[in-house]
Amino acid sequence: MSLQVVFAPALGGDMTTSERSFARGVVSKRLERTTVLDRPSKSISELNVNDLQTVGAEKVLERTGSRKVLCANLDQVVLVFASSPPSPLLQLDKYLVASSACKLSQIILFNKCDMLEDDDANLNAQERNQLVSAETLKVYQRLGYPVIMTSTRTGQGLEELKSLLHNKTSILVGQSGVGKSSLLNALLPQANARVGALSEWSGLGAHTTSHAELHFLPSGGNLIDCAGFRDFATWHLTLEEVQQGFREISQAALDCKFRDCSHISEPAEVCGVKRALEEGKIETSRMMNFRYIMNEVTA
Ligand SMILES: Nc1nc2c(ncn2[C@@H]2O[C@H](COP(=O)(O)OP(=O)(O)O)[C@@H](O)[C@H]2O)c(=O)[nH]1
Ligand SMILES: [Mg+2]
Ligand SMILES: [Zn+2]
Repeated sequence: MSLQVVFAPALGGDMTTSERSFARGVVSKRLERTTVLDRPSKSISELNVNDLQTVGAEKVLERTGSRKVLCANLDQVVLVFASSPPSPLLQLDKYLVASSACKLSQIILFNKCDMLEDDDANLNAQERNQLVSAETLKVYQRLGYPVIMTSTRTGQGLEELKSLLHNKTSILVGQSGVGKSSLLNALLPQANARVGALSEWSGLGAHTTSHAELHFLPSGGNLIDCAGFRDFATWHLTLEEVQQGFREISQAALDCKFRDCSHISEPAEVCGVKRALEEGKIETSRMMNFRYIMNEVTA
């Protein structure tokens, strides 16, 4: 017999086998986790960045051990964004890299679609290109990510969300105030998750959800609301993991002449990524964010 037990601190549940099918059983074995959503137990700001040598050693240590497991046996992450509070595309790209390194598939969700027009009017051209919006998300749709537009006010997109969550274990990830608890309540009214008043998140960074909760979906599947996972770390990843997180860049890198091509100092004649960028096959914002995250990893 196999059942799911939640061992602290890995939410999502560890699958175990028990000796007998009694209501009270004995855990005899913890089965291998299919996926693990983890992050370094320290943040980069806690490392002594004055001493690069130390950081190098610390990074190796962090990669090999000292990881904090947040959730086990997840299938997918739902990356939640909204026009308010706004998010830079860099945050989305970091989420995509970090979740792909954990072998999770991703759904990109843009909530509060009922207030799109109001918010868009307040942006200048530069902000429009650098923030997650209905417009900029088209790039991600073209890359093959499922992108859904929702509103917990009008119900837009909720059926589509339900079908994507069906029979999967998913986690809602996104900064405070984008509507994660509202989405959970819209799917599962009995969850009764606390929804923050606007004043609770704007400016002060207060959190209304301070812990993670796992909910069973009536149609099959589990949904986790986890406020503590807003800060996806990427600095501890390997260069390969970062590159794999940018699917079009890793595709283009197949045409680089050298396997360890940095796509920075190499000329376009030998760098497939540079050629793809010139040909418009890689968006400028994606390339900028790729370089930014790579820089963090190699610093
Ligand atoms: N206009 C609009 N407001 C929303 C929507 N979803 C959530 N909100 C509001 O956004 C604020 C934050 O919502 P909450 O669910 O607590 O966000 P969380 O911090 O991500 O869990 C609350 O005031 C909600 O009423 C939506 O679809 N449209
Ligand atoms: Mg919440
Ligand atoms: Zn290259």
